[in-house]
Amino acid sequence: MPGPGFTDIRRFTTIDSTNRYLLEEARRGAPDGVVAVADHQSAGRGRLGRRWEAPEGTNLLLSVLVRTALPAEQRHLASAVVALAAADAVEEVAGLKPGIKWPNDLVAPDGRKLAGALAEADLADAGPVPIPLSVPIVVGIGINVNWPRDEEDLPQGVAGSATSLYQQVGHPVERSEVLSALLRALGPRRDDLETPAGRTRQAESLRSRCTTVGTVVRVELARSHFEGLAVDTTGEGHLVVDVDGRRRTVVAGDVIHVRPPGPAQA
Ligand code: BT5
Repeated sequence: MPGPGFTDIRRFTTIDSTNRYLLEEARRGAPDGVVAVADHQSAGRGRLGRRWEAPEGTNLLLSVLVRTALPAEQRHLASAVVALAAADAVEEVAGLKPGIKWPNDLVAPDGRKLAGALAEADLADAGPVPIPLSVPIVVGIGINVNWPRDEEDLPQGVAGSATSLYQQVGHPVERSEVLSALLRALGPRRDDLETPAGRTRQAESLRSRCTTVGTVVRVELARSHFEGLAVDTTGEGHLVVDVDGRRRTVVAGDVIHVRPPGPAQA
């Protein structure tokens, strides 16, 4: 079933988190395709309790509700299509070709982080059946449009690893243009989640944008870590890492960090 398009756009001057808001709306029965956009988040969420920073009115902060019957092992594709649509939008509006650092970061050609996506599935809402008919997934993305402007803007821990469209292209970029382009690009990508052929197409798209493949990575999981050469992404969007000649598939939801090898950092 194709999505309805993204016409129900709820705008907030300030909110704690657009992801939190849409998860709650999903619990109240909000339909597929609702979008929440905020000028400012007081408690923007990163993955695993981390924070997402953006001063008021600078960046694009949005979440999309996707109701889909994706098999559990393919749910990562729901966040992948949002990251891919964001990459399309950045390319269209700013003329910059970002890569995707697996699982969900948009990175500039210099490797610094331009955007991060966070998918949260409300499985409690999915009912008691083992393979739910339709699971609400909220995919949030924060795109650094006009912040940071320079390194002094960045809090400790983010300095050196984050960038913005402003920094990359050397002038301010209109957030509303990035939003419109993203939602336009997302329509067909989101519809692709509904068919096996479409999912294959999106997984291929992720593979071709993924700048992690071909690099040596340190994969940090909850209780272990290992290093190896990222060699591929799977049809489900997971990362395949060659560890001393043995291939390990890394599932997006299990990962704490994928980073270049070296000592663990905070
Ligand atoms: C992410 O987490 O990259 C997912 C970020 C998702 C944010 C969106 S905004 C709209 C929606 N509503 C929400 O509440 N969240 C979503 P993660 O991979 O865990 O990265 C978080 C880490 O990136 C932090 O611990 C910082 O080190 C760093 N960071 C924080 N803000 C950043 C920024 N603006 N740009 C680059 N890095 C940042």
